Amino acid sequence: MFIPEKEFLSLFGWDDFFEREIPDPVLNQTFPARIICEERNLYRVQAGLNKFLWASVSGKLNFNASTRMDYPAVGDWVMVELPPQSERGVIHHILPRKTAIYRKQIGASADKQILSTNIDMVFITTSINEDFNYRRIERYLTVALESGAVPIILLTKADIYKGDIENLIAGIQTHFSGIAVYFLSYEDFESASFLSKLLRQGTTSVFIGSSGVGKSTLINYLIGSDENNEVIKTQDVRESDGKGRHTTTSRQLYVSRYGGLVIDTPGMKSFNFLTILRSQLAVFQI
Ligand SMILES: Nc1nc2c(ncn2[C@@H]2O[C@H](COP(=O)(O)OP(=O)(O)OP(=O)(O)O)[C@@H](O)[C@H]2O)c(=O)[nH]1
Ligand SMILES: [Mg+2]
Repeated sequence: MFIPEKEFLSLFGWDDFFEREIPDPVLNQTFPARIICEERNLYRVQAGLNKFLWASVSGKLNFNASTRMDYPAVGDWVMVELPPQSERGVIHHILPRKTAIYRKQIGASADKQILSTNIDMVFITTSINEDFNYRRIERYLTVALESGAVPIILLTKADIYKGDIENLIAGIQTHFSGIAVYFLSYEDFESASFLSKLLRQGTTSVFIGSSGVGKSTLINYLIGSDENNEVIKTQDVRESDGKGRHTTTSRQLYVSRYGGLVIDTPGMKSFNFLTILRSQLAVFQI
C-alpha cells in the first residue's frame, strides 16, 4: 500500500476536511494526490514531494459524470490507484471541493469550465497601463467575493505607470473598501514583500486577469525561474492597445519560493461569465 508523505500533504494544503472525506471503500488501494495540470483527458497528479504521475479517470467516474464539473480540475484532491505494472494512474474519486472558480463556455453550451479548485486566495491581477479600468476589477471582484477565498487586487507593471501610485491605490481602496491592494513590477519583484507574507506554506492562490497583465512573468519569478530559464512562456503585449495575446493556454499549479502553491491561468477574454462556486454542494460529489 502506498503511504502518502506527511510533508507533501501539509505542503500541498491537505487537511482534516479532506481526510474526513476519503471514502472507505477506496481507501486501501488508492492514495491522495493533487491535480497540478490537466491536458485533454489526462491529468498530471502529484502524490509526494517527488512523486508525479499521469492519470486518467476510472470508467465508473466517467460513466457517472454528466457535466465537466464532474471531472477533475487543477487544484482538486483525488484518490488515485496505480495498478500493478502500470505507469498510468487511475482516478477513482474527487474529494469535495472547498472552493471552485469557473467560467461558462462561450457559445450555446451552458457547460462550465473549472479554472481551479481548493483555493485560499484569488489575485485579481491587472496592469496599470492604458488598459487599466475599474469596471473590470469590479467584475472579477464580484465573483471572487462569492467564493469564500480571499480576493486581493494586484496591480502589475508599476514601472510604466506615469501617475502617483500611492494616489491610485488610495482611490482603489476607497472604491473597493476592505480589499487589500498591492502593486509590483518585474523590475523589482524582490521588494514586493507582501508576497512572502501571503504565499505561506499550505495555501493555494490563483492568479486571474486579462491576457498580458504579467501573471506568468510573476509566477516564473515565484517558482524561481529567470529570463534565461523561463519555465512558463510569456509574451509581449500589443503596443497599439496595451492588450495581451493569450500566451498561457492551460492552468497549472506550482510550488512557490515562499512555500505557498500558485496557479497560473490563461488570460480571460469573456470574463463576464466567470463565477466562483462554493463547493461543499452535493453536486460535486461523485
Ligand atoms: N513593463 C512591464 N512589463 C511587464 C511586467 N510584467 C510582465 N510584463 C510583460 O508583459 C508581457 C505579458 O506578460 P505575461 O506574463 O505573458 O502575461 P500573462 O498575464 O501571463 O498573459 P496570458 O498568459 O496571455 O494570460 C510580457 O512581455 C512581459 O515581459 C512589468 O512589471 N512591467
Ligand atoms: Mg500567462
